Amino acid sequence: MSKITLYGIWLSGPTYKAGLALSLMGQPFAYKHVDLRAGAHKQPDYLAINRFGQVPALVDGDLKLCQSGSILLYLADKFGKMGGKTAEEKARVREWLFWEYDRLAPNVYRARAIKRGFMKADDSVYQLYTGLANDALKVLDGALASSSFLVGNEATIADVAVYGDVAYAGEGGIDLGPYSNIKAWMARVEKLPGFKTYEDALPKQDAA
Ligand SMILES: N[C@@H](CCC(=O)N[C@@H](CS)C(=O)NCC(=O)O)C(=O)O
Repeated sequence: MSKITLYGIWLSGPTYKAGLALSLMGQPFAYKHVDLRAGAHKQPDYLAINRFGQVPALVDGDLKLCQSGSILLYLADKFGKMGGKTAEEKARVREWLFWEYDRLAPNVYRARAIKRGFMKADDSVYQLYTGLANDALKVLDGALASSSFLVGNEATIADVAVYGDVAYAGEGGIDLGPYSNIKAWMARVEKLPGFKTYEDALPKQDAA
């Protein structure tokens, strides 16, 4: 059986989510660095893998898959891990995945991109993103007040996806200080076997 190959760039939050899920599931993977600065993600060979011209992408045999949420769901299904135990838990996992890419990820990632100089924007635009990110963080903090993980009693890909947003809040200048439940949950995620930070989860170059 050929190894799964993850395409991405180590600075990318969505790529981190896929790499972190593979690591938490104990699955080795090959890695292809996609040089966004050089425009590699818009070249025909990469567009044949990800028609949206973005990272990440995952190749498993003949299957070429993109969108981090879809990749997480595929991995959970393929390996029978972290997908939720019952039909309701699986549906709740999907709820979190759709919510986080609506309310949390874009606002945290764009605030980070502005702070790190990947994206240029006026201060009012930055304030808009951080305000919306804080709105989402309040909701998340409330949800974590009474449960150890987002769905059920164990970590799922919902935790992976949401962790892969919140992990970049600091770089985006968003203070997690007021969110004690989020901070306690992050510490729990960081103790899971196979956990890696975004600096460690993904190679900086191609890896077999
Ligand atoms: N919703 C997508 C977002 C992917 C995304 O925004 N990737 C960024 C890097 S973090 C990218 O490829 N940007 C280049 C572009 O969109 O042209 C996912 O979850 O996979």
